Amino acid sequence: MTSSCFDSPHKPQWCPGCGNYSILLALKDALLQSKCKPEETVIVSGIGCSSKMPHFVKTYAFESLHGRSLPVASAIKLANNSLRVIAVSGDGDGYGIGMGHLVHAMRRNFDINYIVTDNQVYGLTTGQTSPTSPKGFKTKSTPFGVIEIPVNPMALAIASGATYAARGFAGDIKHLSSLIAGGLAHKGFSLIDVLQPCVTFNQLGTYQYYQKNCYKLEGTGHNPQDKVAAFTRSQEWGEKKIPIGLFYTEERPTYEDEIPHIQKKPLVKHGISNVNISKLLDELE
Ligand SMILES: Cc1ncc(C[n+]2csc(CCOP(=O)(O)OP(=O)(O)O)c2C)c(N)n1
Ligand SMILES: [Mg+2]
Repeated sequence: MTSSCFDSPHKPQWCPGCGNYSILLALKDALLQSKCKPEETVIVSGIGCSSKMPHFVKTYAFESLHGRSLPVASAIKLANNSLRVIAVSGDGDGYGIGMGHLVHAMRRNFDINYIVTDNQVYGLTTGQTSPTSPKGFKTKSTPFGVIEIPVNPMALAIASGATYAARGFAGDIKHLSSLIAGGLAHKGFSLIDVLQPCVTFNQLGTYQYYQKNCYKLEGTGHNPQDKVAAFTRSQEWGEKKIPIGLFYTEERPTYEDEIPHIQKKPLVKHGISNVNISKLLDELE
């Protein structure tokens, strides 16, 4: 079997050179490595260039609203906890409009794998500032440069209770797919933030910039079970100082584990599908 068994009939139309192509390859490779079955997997997204991802993978799919991939993914997990649920968002989707959902999903520890394709910009809407745009970055919406400091996804994940926090780079597909596969093997919420060059709207976070400045945590002696060390690494950024790899992981019961009714079988198998809700719908009209 090869990762092409996850090919859908649709072909992406991202800009030539977009980091999303590598992220898509890494995701399919991780699905293959993790022996995921298309019929037992669902990929949910929000809105953005990156949120087109579910169209191109042969699994169940749900392209939701901007910033709402996680509420939909959480609901799917609660309705059928036998499914493997993956969510994909852009940095605007996940760390901007969807930020509140992210913090709560992390502290609840749903067994969801969340991939954020972090190009530091709103790509689909043609290049406005996003929550991860670096200070000083000139964009359409900040022609004199961004004046705030960016969101730090790894620090946020560690502080909010994510049980798997990793950062990958779209220019290193093998390493990225191993991080995604690690998230799939992990029981609990995994955030995989992916440094993703946007070749059209981001002239700072380029392939060359990340190639020059990223280093891998593996082989440095970093212990991903050490929360304080993970937080310290999350503060690093800059020349030759951008860590990629697994920052932090811990074992903790998932939100679903705490719900007695779904321990023996998923909610969808409880035989309540024939309940007539027309009266309730009438009341809501
Ligand atoms: C409620 C709502 N607000 C705003 C938009 C417009 N909008 C669509 S995508 C997007 C941002 C996309 O940026 P990001 O999430 O970083 O994804 P990218 O395109 O960079 O992959 C915005 C603001 C929308 N579709 N819905
Ligand atoms: Mg973006």
